[in-house]
Amino acid sequence: MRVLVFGAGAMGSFFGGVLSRRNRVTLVCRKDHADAIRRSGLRITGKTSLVAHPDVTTTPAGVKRADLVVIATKAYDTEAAAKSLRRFARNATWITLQNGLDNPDILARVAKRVVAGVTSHGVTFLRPGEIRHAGIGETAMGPYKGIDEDDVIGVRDIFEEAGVRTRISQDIRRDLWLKAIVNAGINPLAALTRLRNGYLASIPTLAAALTAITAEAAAVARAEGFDITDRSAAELALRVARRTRDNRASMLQDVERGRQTEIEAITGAILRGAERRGLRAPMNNLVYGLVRGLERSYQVE
Ligand code: KPL
Repeated sequence: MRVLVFGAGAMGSFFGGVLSRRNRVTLVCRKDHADAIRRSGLRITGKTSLVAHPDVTTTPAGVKRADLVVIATKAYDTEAAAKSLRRFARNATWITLQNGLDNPDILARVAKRVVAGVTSHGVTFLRPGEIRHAGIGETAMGPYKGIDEDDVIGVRDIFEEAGVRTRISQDIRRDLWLKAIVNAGINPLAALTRLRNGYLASIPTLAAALTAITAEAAAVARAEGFDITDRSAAELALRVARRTRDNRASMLQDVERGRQTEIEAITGAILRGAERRGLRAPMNNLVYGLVRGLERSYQVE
């Protein structure tokens, strides 16, 4: 299999690294990361220990062929990613494992075959060329466009052979909502407190905030037609926080590096759903505003 991973930050490098055990993988990533990987390989430490040697490039322009394209950019870059990957729209299967609710639809406007996926592995970008697999999570995928069950089983097998436990989702849209709810709980609280995920479950006031945020988000999901109780949403978020206890959530990593966060694709999407359905979501509204403020704080002097 020729696998192209587009936007290889922490998560994309993790999947690209493990997939390169059995496949010919090309990572499209930032120059400093590409240079470091070319020099000494991609080092994965923590729950997975591996030095991988995928091909690396900063642009997909020179990549001749891809059978599977893994879109791993931040959610706010999905639109641009789809445009620059147009060349692979007919012949390759595209899969998204990104945070946020809208990525599969954005990709489906361009690609012929799309698999939608979710993952709750915790991965930290340590430095160019090095990432830490900080927490083992679940990965699930399901057909989204132009794909039947057998094709998805084929993609699942590629991930399984690379050592990533992966389940076929019976309802990928519901799983996307569940993951967005988990992210809406964990990511802003981690970014605002600068704590690793585990503390969000072990400090009672933060666990209570997590529970309240996920309950609001679950109410929106129910209004959109997905059977997700407040309790199952909170329990899942707490479970993911515990299982990835040593990870710094991706939104915290973004804030620490002074980068734009995925607040719009996660909490923003939930707030837009609440507005559509005439629901109030004050806790989500609050953390949305605070994370927006944090982003502003490193843009202004
Ligand atoms: O998806 C994640 C993220 O950090 O974006 C979780 C599952 C919360 C792991 O940290």
